[in-house]
Amino acid sequence: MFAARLAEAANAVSCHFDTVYANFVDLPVTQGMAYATKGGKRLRAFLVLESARLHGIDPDVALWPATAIEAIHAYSLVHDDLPCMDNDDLRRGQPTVHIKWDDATAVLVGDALHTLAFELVTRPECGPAEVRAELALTLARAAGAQGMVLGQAMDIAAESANTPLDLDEITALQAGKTGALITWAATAGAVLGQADPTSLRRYSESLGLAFQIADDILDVEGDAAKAGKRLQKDANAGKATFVSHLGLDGAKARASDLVEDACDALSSYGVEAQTLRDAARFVISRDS
Ligand code: GRG
Repeated sequence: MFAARLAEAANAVSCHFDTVYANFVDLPVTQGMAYATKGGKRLRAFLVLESARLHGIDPDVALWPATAIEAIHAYSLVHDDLPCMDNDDLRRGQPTVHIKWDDATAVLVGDALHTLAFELVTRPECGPAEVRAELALTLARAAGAQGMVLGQAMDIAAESANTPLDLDEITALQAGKTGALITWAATAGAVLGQADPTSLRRYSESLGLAFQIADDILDVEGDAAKAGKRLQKDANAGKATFVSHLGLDGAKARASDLVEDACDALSSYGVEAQTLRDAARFVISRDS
């Protein structure tokens, strides 16, 4: 069920990106946007669609915020891959945007995907004005200096200070860098349904952390061909990670505990939330 729903979400979002791009002028920046939003697991879109389903939201409505969060995520990857940030030449098994085009195009692709996301969540198709305003407000907080950008800035600061972070600091950094968008995605259904997001927030905070621990484990023992990106970057850079603090077995145990916490948080949704529970288990068993 989970694999089918994830594939369905991925397909729906890819088609929706095609529709959104249909009237764009053909330029390197718009080609780069389409390139950067191809592929990937679409986990964040899936979380929007599933949380929306739990709240009885029409999937055609939820597709707008689902596409928006993938646009923000893609922007963050394009900018993160730039030479001035993580300097990566491979993403999703393909040359990164600045390698395929150039740095200036990659900056613009990220900028345009960032703003596109806010266009998508404020479109009339997303529902009443107060819902659209809440989606935009929470997305701005999740993506910006209180969320993802904060996490990224903490990461860069730690690297230049050359002092390894302790476990609490890594947890805080990752809650911003990776967790904030995951939480936004998993609570979007409650926002769309104007319902209480508390359970979904609890679920997503554990899920986000488990996701990041799984990423650190993949960096150490994953297969670069399957992951579609360079691995062992953190270890080679001497960076503190969940694995460097907890060891491989400790990190795996912590990730499984978090997945159990995530599943428990969904108890009020009963069997309807089974696909989200399966998603949490997938997050720590993935190979890409
Ligand atoms: C540039 C402001 C700014 C932020 C960048 C997201 C991020 C912050 C950096 C990416 C670096 C990284 C590898 C983070 C680890 C977790 C992560 C976000 C992995 C990629 O997400 P997946 O696995 O990717 O969901 P796909 O390709 O499946 O969409």
